[in-house]
Amino acid sequence: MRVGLLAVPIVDSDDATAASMVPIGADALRPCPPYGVYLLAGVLSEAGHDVEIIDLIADGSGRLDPGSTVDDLDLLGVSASSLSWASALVSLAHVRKRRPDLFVVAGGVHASQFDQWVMDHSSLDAVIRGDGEHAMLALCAAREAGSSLVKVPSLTWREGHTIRRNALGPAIEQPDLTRWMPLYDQLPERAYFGLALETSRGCAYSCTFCSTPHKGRWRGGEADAVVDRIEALVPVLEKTITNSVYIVDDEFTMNPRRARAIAQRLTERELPVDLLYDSRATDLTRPGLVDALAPHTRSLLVGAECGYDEGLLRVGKGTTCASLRAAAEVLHRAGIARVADFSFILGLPWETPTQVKATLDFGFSLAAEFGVRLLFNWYAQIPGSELWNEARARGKIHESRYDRMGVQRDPNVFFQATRLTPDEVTASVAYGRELRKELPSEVPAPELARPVAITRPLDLGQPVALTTTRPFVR
Ligand code: B12
Ligand code: SF4
Repeated sequence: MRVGLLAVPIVDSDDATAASMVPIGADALRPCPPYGVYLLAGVLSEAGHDVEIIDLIADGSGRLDPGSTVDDLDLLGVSASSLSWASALVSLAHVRKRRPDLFVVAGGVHASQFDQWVMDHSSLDAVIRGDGEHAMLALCAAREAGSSLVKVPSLTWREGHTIRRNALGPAIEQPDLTRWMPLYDQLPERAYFGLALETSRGCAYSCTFCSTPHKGRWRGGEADAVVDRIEALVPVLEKTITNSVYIVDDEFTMNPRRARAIAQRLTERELPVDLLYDSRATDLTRPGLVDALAPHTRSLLVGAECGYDEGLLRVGKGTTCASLRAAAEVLHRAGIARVADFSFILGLPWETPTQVKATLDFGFSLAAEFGVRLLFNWYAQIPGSELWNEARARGKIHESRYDRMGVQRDPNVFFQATRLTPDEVTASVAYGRELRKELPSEVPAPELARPVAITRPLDLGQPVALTTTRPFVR
């Protein structure tokens, strides 16, 4: 059957008109393709389906209308995160104008968490919750055969006016992780900085701020099979801007022995590939890991989060200021501190200006001593995390907010999540900028700015484009 898979960018505009929407955040930069979509395309294509990838992130225009690409489809799958959910609803409205009859299923982190809500408030026919590989194959097979959807795992769907929730299918296991290749045949030329590749799924930790959907359960592809996959991507690299592969794992080095083995195989095979990956500080201090990875590292992100031990304990990552320091030192010794982004969060729900100051002081001390790059991000509450769930339980946020655009610029969303006042935020940034002046010139410039909810706040008096939170009526 002919299946379309749609990826949408997060867009925003100052006047909230559809005509002036532009991609924002990571979708403005386009570090790598939306892996879930390209992977599912590979899965379906291998099963004999004719797949059309409709990647609206790739052209960087902010366009949300898939146009005639949906005309000859038998089924459309839509993928979105919480922040791109409002865009997905706009795209869906465009699709419905051309194809009111088309079976549309949504998947990805947002629809998986709020399946009931999104079914009640959109014209979707179904949602697949969690891992999509087996469920999407089963859905396509059932639709092709014209059989009932009762047996499709993980499916939330409409039967007449009732919404049914089939039981969750089994999660993807280790061998599945290296079974299907993403379908990069349809990847547009030079649309992304690098390719995306998953080598493991999930995370053994469960940090309170983090919205990853696979907490407490980590599976990693076997090292040789992973390197075979990286090697298979080499001919496709010329389609990218930087010849690099973005490892989309939550934490690439979660199993340091496996990560070291992958790095050693890359060296043995002399593969012309640079990697970008996320890493936990404690893992980086394991013997030999950073030295093995250094020749293959284009950049890495260390989720440092806080600069004081009590905060790190509340975050729950199993790190301390001492382990963050040790990681920075190891990276410095291996000569890759300059490409190591130490990412800190400011304004976590419990934080006062004193704790924000502690994080700034600590971060700048690491940069001064070891030359790591600093990224300071203001805490943004995003669905899926323990902190988001707590805030929702207290009535501070609700999934309906993600049906409308401008979440990041919304002062209500920002200031419901932090106890800092606008003046305290501004003073903290001013303090950090003073510290920045004292850094030696060879240290990469730290990223520290006021949040967009203060510098370019959403004007709540304006209508927000094209979405509705009214229940959908067929
Ligand atoms: C790599 C990555 C990125 C990359 C690539 C993004 C991408 N679109 O692939 C970049 C750096 C660009 C990125 C950007 C952002 N990201 Co990001 N990212 C990830 C990360 C680490 C891995 C995603 C991934 O590729 N996983 C592997 C694939 C196979 O899994 P998957 O995409 O979930 O797809 C599976 C299922 O969800 C399902 N599925 C997915 N789509 C569909 C569609 C259909 C029809 C079906 C049936 C099934 C289905 O099937 C797939 C196979 O099982 C996740 C963490 C995580 N583990 O999910 C965070 C994560 C998804 N990102 C997050 C965030 C917040 C962002 C940004 C907002 C950051 C920013 N400030 O700009 C942007 C948003 C971009 C966007 N358009 O949504 C949050 C999202 C939370 C939420 N509730 O939405 C996560 C969970 C991180 C976290 N720890 O909190 N991200
Ligand atoms: S922040 Fe990193 S270590 Fe913590 S739960 Fe998320 S992916 Fe795992």
